[in-house]
Amino acid sequence: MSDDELKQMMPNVDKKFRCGYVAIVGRPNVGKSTLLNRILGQKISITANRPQTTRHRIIGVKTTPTNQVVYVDTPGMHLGGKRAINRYMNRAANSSIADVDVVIFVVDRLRWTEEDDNVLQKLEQATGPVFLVVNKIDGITRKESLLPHLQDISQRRNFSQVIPLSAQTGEGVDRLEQAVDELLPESGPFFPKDQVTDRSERFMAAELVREKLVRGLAQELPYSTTVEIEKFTVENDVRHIHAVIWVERDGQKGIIIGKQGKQLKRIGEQARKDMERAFDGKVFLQLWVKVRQGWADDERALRSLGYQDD
Ligand SMILES: Nc1nc2c(ncn2[C@@H]2O[C@H](COP(=O)(O)OP(=O)(O)OP(=O)(O)O)[C@@H](O)[C@H]2O)c(=O)[nH]1
Ligand SMILES: [Mg+2]
Repeated sequence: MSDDELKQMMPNVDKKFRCGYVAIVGRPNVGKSTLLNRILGQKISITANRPQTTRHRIIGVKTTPTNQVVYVDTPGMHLGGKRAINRYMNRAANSSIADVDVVIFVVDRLRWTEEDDNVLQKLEQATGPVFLVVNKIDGITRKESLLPHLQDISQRRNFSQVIPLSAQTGEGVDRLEQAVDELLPESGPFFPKDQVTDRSERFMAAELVREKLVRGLAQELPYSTTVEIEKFTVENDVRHIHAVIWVERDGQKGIIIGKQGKQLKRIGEQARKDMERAFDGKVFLQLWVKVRQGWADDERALRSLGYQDD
């Protein structure tokens, strides 16, 4: 029997398993975390219609019979923020660009900004291929209207792929995954096939509380908050979680708690429901609001609150 006949009988015979790292980068609020969740088919990374929602690097692992892709969601690279937390976030994003097999640079189809230019500049450090993903194409009725814009932005660098898609509806995401697959090196898997993230339930619990704060609080307040899990125990399949919401100033505490504690109660209920979905079990959640003066601009406070470079 010839090699070709053999291949036809066993199409996978010469396809070895492939595995690699893919960083998802871009300025804040372009839809990086939404894209990660869409690819994985579950909520790993929190999202909100606000810049600077993601603060940490978060890994999402997708394993199929033929490959494993380790996606790295990153904080939005931003300009202007001068505090220690801004430096931490930008560091986490910048350091994700080198030593990955593919970089996905996400932009918003509607707007190219100075912060996109800043990301482009950081991409000089990329050692592997860079894909340009133009997100949020849902809602365009005339797809041709996108073309001039795509042509314009794809000239800004030598991208190995330019892929318009919608992280929200999933349109075009298959094409992205296909293009990623083609660039993965042959390798055995880095993670067990049923592992989806490198983050603990403790971390996810804190993030889900923070998501409700980011979505629910007005103006600058979300940027003054962080969440620390003080207790996380499991008794008879029920998770008991105590979380502290840290704020920077006394006056912020009352605003978060709200009239007769209503706002804090609502935040707690929303977060608990999401946790029960994520952990697939019952959760008792208790929240406290405490003040730690200027924690967001204090390197030591940041480290003790979980903002550590890895
Ligand atoms: N219409 C539309 N909205 C989207 C799409 N993808 C994301 N969004 C919305 O854009 C907003 C920001 O999404 P995120 O995924 O949090 O953005 P991000 O890039 O991770 O933001 P940072 O973590 O702050 O850097 C949210 O309100 C999303 O629902 C999309 O394909 N279409
Ligand atoms: Mg994000």
